[in-house]
Amino acid sequence: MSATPRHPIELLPRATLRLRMGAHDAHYGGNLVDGARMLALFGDVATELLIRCDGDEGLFRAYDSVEFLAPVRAGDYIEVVGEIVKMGATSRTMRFEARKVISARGDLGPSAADALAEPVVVCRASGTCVTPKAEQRLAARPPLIVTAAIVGAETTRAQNPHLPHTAAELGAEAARCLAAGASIVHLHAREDDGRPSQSRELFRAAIAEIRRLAPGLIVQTSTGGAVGMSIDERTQPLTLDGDVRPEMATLNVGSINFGDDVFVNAPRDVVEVARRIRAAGIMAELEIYDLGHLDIVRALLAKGELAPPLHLQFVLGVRGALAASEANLGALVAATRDLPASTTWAVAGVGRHQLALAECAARWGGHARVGLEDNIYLDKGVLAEGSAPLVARIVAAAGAVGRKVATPAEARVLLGLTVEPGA
Ligand code: KMH
Ligand code: ZN
Repeated sequence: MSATPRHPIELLPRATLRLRMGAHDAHYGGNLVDGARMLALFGDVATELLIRCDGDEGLFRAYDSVEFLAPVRAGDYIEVVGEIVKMGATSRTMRFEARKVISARGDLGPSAADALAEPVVVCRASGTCVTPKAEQRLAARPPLIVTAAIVGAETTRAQNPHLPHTAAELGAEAARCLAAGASIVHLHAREDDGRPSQSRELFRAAIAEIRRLAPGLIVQTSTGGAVGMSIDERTQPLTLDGDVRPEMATLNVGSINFGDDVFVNAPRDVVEVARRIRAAGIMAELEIYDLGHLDIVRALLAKGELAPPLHLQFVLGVRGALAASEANLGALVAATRDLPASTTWAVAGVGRHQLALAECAARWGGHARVGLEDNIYLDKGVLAEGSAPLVARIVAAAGAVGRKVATPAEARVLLGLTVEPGA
């Protein structure tokens, strides 16, 4: 594992080129540009991806598919995007798309052109590049930290009968998730009848069971609780000490509409919760539900209410906040550019996009949260039999894109968590 992680933005294996096809690019009648020109652009995008990934230009080995879908003419503007979709020890499988964004309109006049409302895909391809081991100069992507959000405050047993409630059930489910590859459990508590509670005693009992049945697993307690709870109620788990002290706790940095409710995190309360987390010697995980929440993080950093290393959790798909899409995740990661280089990020997709976004994080060098708190299905219409099968699914998907999964000990190093309780 690398001791000096790369800045999160550098882990995004995507690249974009945009350029105008000139008269010199026209090769055939009617000012038509030849298809080989698109392949040359894909080659340049592939080279940028390899430089970002490995610090080396690498070599293009083979295309496995190329489709020419629409004509390109001199005067057109072409945007080319590429992404690494799979990583082997030396091979990097890539997907490319060339889109026309401006179309020359020679039919209307020699200099007429249209900016297209919708880009037209002109060429699509996928292929494999290689960077020999000896030329790979950059640190390998870090192992994937999988957080299991095993219960939450909103999911009910009526929705999924496998939801754990009691300390014994939470401990057993945490153990299954650890065995499946999780290194963090994100914890809420429930009364025996399933009502959400932030009771210190319920958390004490649950954490004691987790430490007994899933030794080493990082316990992250929620300070979000359920909508409508007071700050004092929400922060009770932070006062646990000794063998049941949590190592991490969430810090919700901003208010959002939350389904039909409002999840209130007033500025002065956010500062108060941040102070309580710090005073307890616990590491905060910053819950980011919207792009503007990163500005709140910047302000808290500037005021000294937060200090690096920061760990961000992008929670996407809450009805009322930022939707669960790859584009939104990309925008959030790109917006971390000015945060400290030690910053790490994870994504928690709410609802049916959970696994797709987790896979995206695996490809992009981030980390992922899965579990019944945010999503009750393993596949469309198939209930997950607890959170462990969801953990197993993302662990397998991560393996397919060349990401190992972090053990709890490795996760502690990656996050900058120094002391394991009881160690
Ligand atoms: N239950 C949500 C209102 C957290 O754990 O910090 C808040 C939540 C976030 O689950
Ligand atoms: Zn939660």
